[in-house]
Amino acid sequence: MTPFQFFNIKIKLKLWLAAVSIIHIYMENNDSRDIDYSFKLVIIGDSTVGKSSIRSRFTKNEFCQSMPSTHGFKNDYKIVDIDSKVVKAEIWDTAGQDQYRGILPSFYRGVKGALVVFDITNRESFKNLSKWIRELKLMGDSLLSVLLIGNKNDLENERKVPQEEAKIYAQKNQLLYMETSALTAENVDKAFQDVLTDILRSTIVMMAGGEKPNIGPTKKITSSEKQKRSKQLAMDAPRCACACICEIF
Ligand SMILES: Nc1nc2c(ncn2[C@@H]2O[C@H](COP(=O)(O)OP(=O)(O)OP(=O)(O)O)[C@@H](O)[C@H]2O)c(=O)[nH]1
Ligand SMILES: [Mg+2]
Repeated sequence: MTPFQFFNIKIKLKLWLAAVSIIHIYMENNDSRDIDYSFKLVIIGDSTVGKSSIRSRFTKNEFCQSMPSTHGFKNDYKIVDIDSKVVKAEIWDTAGQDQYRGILPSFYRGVKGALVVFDITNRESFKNLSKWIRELKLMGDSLLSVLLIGNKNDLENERKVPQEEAKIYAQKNQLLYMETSALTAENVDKAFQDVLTDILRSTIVMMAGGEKPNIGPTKKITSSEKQKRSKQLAMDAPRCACACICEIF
């Protein structure tokens, strides 16, 4: 084989691979099936715990070592099959930094489920969970499916939050607990699948006129509790100029 023929085959192979990737991306982004249900999910937690990484692992099966910090919020979606229904998961991922807290109303509007994330190698992010759960109760719908996530479990050697402690915290707050790694993809699909299944089943029960069962990752928040907490939120949520701009657009 001449060098010319060899390079020719290499170029053809590259072109073929590029074409296959383009078709794959096109098919993934153009799922034209009829959607039975569409649910909004939020991912919340401190900055750098891996919220955006979890989102992009789930929606695009990608991981970026140097993921830029989120400004305001980002949304994405993925269509999945659950209980023979076609479900569109709209995933909203916000910045963990305090300066963006002014976007809260639009971020939480119509939310049906949440992943509350901390980093198992960062104790501070675990300590701050109560702040995120409080915010979720204040701003979210009265019935939410919530899952507590300890992310970065590929970094076992650097663990600062024992699994048992996280499980006890979850139990106290009536949440299910799961550990994930956006890097290795461990449990990422399962986390979304569990929350979406809980939302779907509850929605079907409620549409049939039943009460939403307060089980699984479901968290029930009564309206009097919400009103009480709304007053508190009005007092402690700082608004900043850039956050307001995000809300306008
Ligand atoms: N080893 C490891 N690194 C991770 C994992 N998830 C995220 N990271 C890294 O942690 C850093 C922060 O991840 P992000 O996804 O940007 O975190 P975030 O919570 O969205 O941060 P903000 O947008 O600032 O709120 C990035 O460098 C990621 O590559 C994981 O599961 N394992
Ligand atoms: Mg982010």
